[in-house]
Amino acid sequence: MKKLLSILLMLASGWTFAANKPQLDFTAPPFNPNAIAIPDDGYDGTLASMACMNVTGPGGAIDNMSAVIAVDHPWVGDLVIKVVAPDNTVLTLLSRPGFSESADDGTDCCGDSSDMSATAPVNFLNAAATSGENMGSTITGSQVVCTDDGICDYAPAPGAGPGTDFSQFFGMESAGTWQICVGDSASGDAGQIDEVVSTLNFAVVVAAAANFTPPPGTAISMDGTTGPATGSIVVGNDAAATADIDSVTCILTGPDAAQFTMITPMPAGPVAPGGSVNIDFSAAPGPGDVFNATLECLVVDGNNTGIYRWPVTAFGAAAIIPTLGWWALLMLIGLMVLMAWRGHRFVRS
Ligand SMILES: [Ca+2]
Ligand SMILES: [Ca+2]
Ligand SMILES: [Ca+2]
Repeated sequence: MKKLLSILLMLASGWTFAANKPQLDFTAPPFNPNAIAIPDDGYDGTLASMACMNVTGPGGAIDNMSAVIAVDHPWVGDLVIKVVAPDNTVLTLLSRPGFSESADDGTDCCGDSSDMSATAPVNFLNAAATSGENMGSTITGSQVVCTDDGICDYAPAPGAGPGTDFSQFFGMESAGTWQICVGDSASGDAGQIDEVVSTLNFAVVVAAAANFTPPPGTAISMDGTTGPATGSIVVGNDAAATADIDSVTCILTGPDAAQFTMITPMPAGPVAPGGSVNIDFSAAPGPGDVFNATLECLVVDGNNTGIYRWPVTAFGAAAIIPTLGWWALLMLIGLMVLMAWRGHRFVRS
């Protein structure tokens, strides 16, 4: 079809041709300040030959995923669309629909001649009824995918490109920089990708995630000046978590550990999402006592099982220790008592 169109155009205008497509970009997309140009006929199978934009993953294990792609292009059969994960694994969403490419290298031509418009973004999702390879197959070369055929959802169709479908990313950590890349495999029709509209949608699983008050490492001071000293931390589970913190097990270690008593029964937990558990402990320092220990908690959850520590100090009232002045006063009193006694003896004798 494209070949026929090319020949007709050549006969009509005398334009020069390479391969099977006219060299003139006669349907240049409208100017879009949010768009990046897709190098016309630049695609050679590499990511470097594509127009790529970044999408930041939200964090959490991927449970499901889809893509929204907004492209202005007058010949969808030129296009290759890929999603690149932070670990550089690639899913090919679309590979030159309507053209049976023998290799993922951008050679030969031509696929479906339908247009794409950034004002009619298409969605890629595993559950879509229509394969991406059939994009534009029911409309003419001057009609627009999604707008004119009403088909806006497509299943990934890697063709000769790498990948299978979005399930290849399920279970992968979503955090990091993802890329959406679009390549153009044939000369004569150029396009651009709208960076604002195009995006990846992530459904993520957030396992249990502990938070602490005060944060680990914060010194905990226990005032025992008027009675037993008590200390406390709070271990919480993030509200967005999808699993319980399994257990929290705390001990007091260090040279004065024997002076402290754990009040909260161990192990504590489980802690449901959005919930928390207080870890309470006590000591009974006497006047002048300063007890030092380390609170050490083993937290077991789906995200960050680990040991967390807080330095702890329990102090009692000030010690009753006579100062030099007190000693001098005591000696003076003693001397006076002695002199009085001797004076008494003198009077008696
Ligand atoms: Ca194809
Ligand atoms: Ca077209
Ligand atoms: Ca092209």
